[in-house]
Amino acid sequence: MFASRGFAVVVLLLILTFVASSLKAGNITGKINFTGAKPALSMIKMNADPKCMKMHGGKDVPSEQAVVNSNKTLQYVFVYVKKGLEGKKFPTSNTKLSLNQQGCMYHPHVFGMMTKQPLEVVNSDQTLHNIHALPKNSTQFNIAQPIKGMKLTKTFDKPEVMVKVKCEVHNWMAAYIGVLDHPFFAVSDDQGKFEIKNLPPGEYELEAWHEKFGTKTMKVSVGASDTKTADFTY
Ligand SMILES: [Cu+2]
Repeated sequence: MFASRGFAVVVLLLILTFVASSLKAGNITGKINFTGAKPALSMIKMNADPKCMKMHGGKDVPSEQAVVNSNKTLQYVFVYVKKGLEGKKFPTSNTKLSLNQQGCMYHPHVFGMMTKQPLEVVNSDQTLHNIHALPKNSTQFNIAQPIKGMKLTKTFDKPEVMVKVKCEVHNWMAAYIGVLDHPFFAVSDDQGKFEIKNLPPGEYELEAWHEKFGTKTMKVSVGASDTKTADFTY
């Protein structure tokens, strides 16, 4: 009886602490500008697997390695808090993320997740895919999914920016995963925008990562209920 009452008090305190801390949180929004010459669009030829080609009506498929949006911004830039959260602990999200093999491409191409958060890898194609994840800090996996509808769930134990994933059957297939022990990350969209929400007040270093154009860092100071802008330029 006393034990359960004590437990209830602890839970209540935890909830109050959570509510209080979430009231004191800031957001960072930004845009990834691209000032260089727009690279020629590289096209993927899927000749190696006629089933993949057929899924695209026999046409070549635009690569997602360097996507410059029409408003001169970059898509698929992973932005995250690199420094400033040392010593803080954040609960792992239980939300299952999905990495879909569809049309012989990975969807999404770039994304973030937390350490130990479940990732479901799905084969939506009527062809063989063999996913090979290549983390340096966590355990690799290398698994064939020959049948449409096959699923498997994996996690990464340790933070790593970025974990590359490739397909051992289709050499054009690649995805990149930013694995972090906190939830403060985002990927720029088809307008080059990103948003990192509910950051505790503090001094941070952000890093932007792009698979072709490399990394950029920026210092940002976030106060309680601030919304700060952090635009990067490549
Ligand atoms: Cu494949």
